[in-house]
Amino acid sequence: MFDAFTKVVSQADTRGEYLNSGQLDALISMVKEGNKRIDTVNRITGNASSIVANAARSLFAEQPQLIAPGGNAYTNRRMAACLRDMEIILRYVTYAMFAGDASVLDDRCLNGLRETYLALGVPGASVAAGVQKMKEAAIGIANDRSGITQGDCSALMSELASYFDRAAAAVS
Ligand code: PEB
Repeated sequence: MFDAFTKVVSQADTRGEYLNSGQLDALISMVKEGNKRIDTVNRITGNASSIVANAARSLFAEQPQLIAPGGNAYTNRRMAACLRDMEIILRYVTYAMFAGDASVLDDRCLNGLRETYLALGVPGASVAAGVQKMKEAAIGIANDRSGITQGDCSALMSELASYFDRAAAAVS
């Protein structure tokens, strides 16, 4: 598991080189922009249950076969497993966002997930659709500019989007 700093150190060490100025500049700007990153993580974390619940509701409205008899979220046990999976994925996205690096998401959540869903008969494309809905909601909440100091969050928001896209791509 890496964060943005240890990733750069590891890459430099593999080449036996000092950190170069481009790498240092990127990390300096990450530190300077750090409060926005923490705010993003805090907002998503604080709204996690509504992000999950709303995304799931919207997914089941669009794909009602999932909750019909025989569907992959039919019965409370499967519904609970589904909501739990969405919550797990969102949690790892917040870790990746905090670390500024996708490796925690890749190694501890997405690695082998496609195969798990295949084995369980859970439709990966539907999980991916649920993840995309969480993405829209999370960005809406993290990028809400009302009542705060205005700044540029576009890079952070596209980074955030990339972690959700990564999760969706890993299962679909
Ligand atoms: C991944 N999900 C399920 C299982 C596992 C995961 C390992 C099997 C064990 C169990 O049931 O608990 N676990 C999960 C995860 C990590 C992990 C992400 C990462 C660290 O450890 N059903 C739907 C939707 C979708 C869904 C499309 C969006 O209709 C999910 C939610 N996951 C779902 C369901 C099951 C499951 C298990 C329904 C239960 C399948 C079954 O037992 O039939």
